[in-house]
Amino acid sequence: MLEKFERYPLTFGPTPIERLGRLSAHLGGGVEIFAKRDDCNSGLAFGGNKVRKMEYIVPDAIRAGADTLVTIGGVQSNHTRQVAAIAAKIGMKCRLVQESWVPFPDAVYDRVGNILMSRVMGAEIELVDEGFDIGIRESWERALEDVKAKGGKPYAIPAGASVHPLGGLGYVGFAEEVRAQEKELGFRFDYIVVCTVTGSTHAGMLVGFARDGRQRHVIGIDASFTPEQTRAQVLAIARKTADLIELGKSIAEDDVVLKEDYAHPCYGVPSDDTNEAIRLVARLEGMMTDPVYEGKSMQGLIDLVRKGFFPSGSKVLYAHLGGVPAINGYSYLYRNG
Ligand code: 5PA
Repeated sequence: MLEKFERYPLTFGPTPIERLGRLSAHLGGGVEIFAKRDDCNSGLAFGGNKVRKMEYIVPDAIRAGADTLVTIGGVQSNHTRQVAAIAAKIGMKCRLVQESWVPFPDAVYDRVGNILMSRVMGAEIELVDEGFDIGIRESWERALEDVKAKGGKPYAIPAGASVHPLGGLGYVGFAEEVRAQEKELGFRFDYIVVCTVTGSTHAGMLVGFARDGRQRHVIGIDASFTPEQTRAQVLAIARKTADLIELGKSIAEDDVVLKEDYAHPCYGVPSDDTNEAIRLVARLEGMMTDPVYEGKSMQGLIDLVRKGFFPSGSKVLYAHLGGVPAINGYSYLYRNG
């Protein structure tokens, strides 16, 4: 489905699928859980889902003759860290707007983890005191103007690379990759669980799995706590991406399955249930998840298994999208494990 699009390789190749046997057994053994390890997809500053998306965006930035990648996120954004790494790798400058999306008081929040790495990789960082919003931000538009005013050639990458016209392609590729791996494994996954915030990861998967009719088996777990905006953004990106790749099928509103029960108390702040999920999977599988994204989708997965949402015998693929560096910003919370 992606042959006509240029791809700039930034990942190691197809990511491994790992069976989470001890977690599956702990949850009763009726459902078999696997993880697709997109958290281990690249050597670029710990990788993650944005690297997969950016493989289809970088050729456009190069074609445009840009010299500076400009993007936006929260203080502990994984996306901005991955864009900083990619800019370094392709020899461009990087300008990051980092807003106060998360009301979290840890003393080292703006010093460690993602933002630390972005600073070391040479990104120019502007901290802006604005709250969470997945839409287009004035601060980001100002940064683009500023780069231009200083004689640079900016390339605009919106939050999470999501509403970029090519932002959905990377996770169409994920679905293609899973299909090829299913052939080798000798079975098909019944459900795919994914964390959803700015929407292009979910949207890309939805389009990719629509090819074999599995779009409603992509279960998005909202971590934005603004689920209506996220749901609308997933649908819009999925429709644009379906047109772009000439899917030949239309995407219906009901194709976006988004579970809204796990994002509380707000974006970026884990609940007790999130922390229980993070500790459980860490202690059973040695697999780390973070308090902003993957801890919440893991919480959702565990709850859905416990509630019997997945029929007995189902094979469920948890998309691990990265994000662990942010846990350093929550050092006080986990001071006793
Ligand atoms: C992010 C996003 P989407 O934004 O494509 O819906 O992906 C959600 C997601 N898991 C899931 C991890 C580890 C993520 O980092 N991160 C954003 C960031 O700024 O880091 C875009 C919000």
